[in-house]
Amino acid sequence: MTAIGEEVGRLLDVLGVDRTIWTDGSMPALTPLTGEQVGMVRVADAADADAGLNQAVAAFRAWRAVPAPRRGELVRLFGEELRAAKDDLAALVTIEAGKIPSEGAGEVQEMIDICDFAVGLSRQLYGLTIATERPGHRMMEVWHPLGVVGVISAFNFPVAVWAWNAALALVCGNSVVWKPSEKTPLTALAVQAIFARAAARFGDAPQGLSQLLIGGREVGEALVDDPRVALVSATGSTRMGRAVAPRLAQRFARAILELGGNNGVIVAPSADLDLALRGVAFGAMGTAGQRCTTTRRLFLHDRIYDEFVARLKAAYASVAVGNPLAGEVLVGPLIDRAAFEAMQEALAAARAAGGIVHGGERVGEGASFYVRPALIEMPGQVGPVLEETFAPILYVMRYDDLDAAIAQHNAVAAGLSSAIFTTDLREAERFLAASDCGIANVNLGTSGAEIGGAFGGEKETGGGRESGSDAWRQYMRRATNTMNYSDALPLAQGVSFDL
Ligand code: UN1
Repeated sequence: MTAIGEEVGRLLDVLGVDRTIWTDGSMPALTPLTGEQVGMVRVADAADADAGLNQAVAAFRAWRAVPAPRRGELVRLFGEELRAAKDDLAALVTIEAGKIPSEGAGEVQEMIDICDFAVGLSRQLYGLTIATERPGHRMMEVWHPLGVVGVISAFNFPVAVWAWNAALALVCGNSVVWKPSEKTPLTALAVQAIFARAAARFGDAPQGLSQLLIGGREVGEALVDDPRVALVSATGSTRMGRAVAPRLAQRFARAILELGGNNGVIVAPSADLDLALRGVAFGAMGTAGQRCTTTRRLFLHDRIYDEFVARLKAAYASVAVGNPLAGEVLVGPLIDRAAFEAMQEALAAARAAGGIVHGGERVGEGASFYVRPALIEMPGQVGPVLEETFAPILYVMRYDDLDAAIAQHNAVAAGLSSAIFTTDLREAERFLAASDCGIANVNLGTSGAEIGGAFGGEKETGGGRESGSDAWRQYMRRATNTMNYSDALPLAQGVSFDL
């Protein structure tokens, strides 16, 4: 056993994961830090999925009858357990997803934050009371639990995105079945163990309220196609969403889709360039460019282009890349070889399209894939700039007219996150009014959204919204109830039907 393998074992023991689940299986668990195998995880087969869904349906039937504030108590306890486990779970996120420690900790903090939000929400699942046109009547909306919620999550936020869904789904009275990325099964197992502790403290949570189905595509398809699953919340590529959406629509299931992003930043001539530099650097290089909110396109006004590119180049040349367990770094590894190859293809395509590439080289060798982030000066928005490559590549372009820059900004398929750096109020408001993304910011970057807002994007990003604001409504069904407390039966729209 290597040092990192031993550390994984120690963390999983501390977090309370049964060794047989992650040592005796058939699916290797890898760490991108070194590329080595750190576990052999059991996968769910069709019979496991079937039994799990039956249990999830039974759990839902029991859970829906529990008052929402009491359901919130379970999520409150889960938040407490997460606080206690924060350091260990964050360390496991670093090992399994390759995040630097502060981002690993941030990811677990995001879980804690959504738990807090959901606890408050458990007393605020409000419906409207609506004026009726009929005397002696009352009309109201009541929100009911939905059923079994399927969550399909991606490697890059291996635990937080599940928590966004699960914390809301649970206070709303649903059961949750989770298919994590095949690249990150260990953090998912750890989260289930943490949840089990909260459920034990809670006392009478139904069996199977929160379940894990580890496996590949077939497990995801089982959730997507099964009529027992009322809602599927899926995070991943636009390609995945294109496969999933019609299948859900076919059976009229609900979908929350969180797909690709191709996020742009505009830096205007009036911008505070120190701020812009930090915002762009974190947005583009943070998480090694593997967030769906990563900044991928940068539009620089002619007047600041040379200065800003020079400063960016210096930042790109000096940023520390490497194994986050081996020293202070800001950029960890890509998730795997396929990610590295996709990045190299994008760099070649950018060169072919006339781009000037700074950085992008591989650092080190072997089974892990570290790269220097790439800054590419592009003659225009062509070729790979139009696509999302899940790697630290920032395409830089010039503009002289803000409206033209905003038009370019919007001229891509995805519509997740966007930002402008400016101190000109008119420019800021023009941008906010025109950006076609689900997230639009002024004087901060595209990534690192907090949980209080609704998170998600338009166009090929899929249109879903998760976490804060009123995203909870998607995890419930609305009934319009009209109550007649008079002794007459007036018909709406003045219709008469006298027997
Ligand atoms: C994702 O990359 O899938 O806004 C989610 C952010 C994070 C979530 C990203 N809070 O960057």
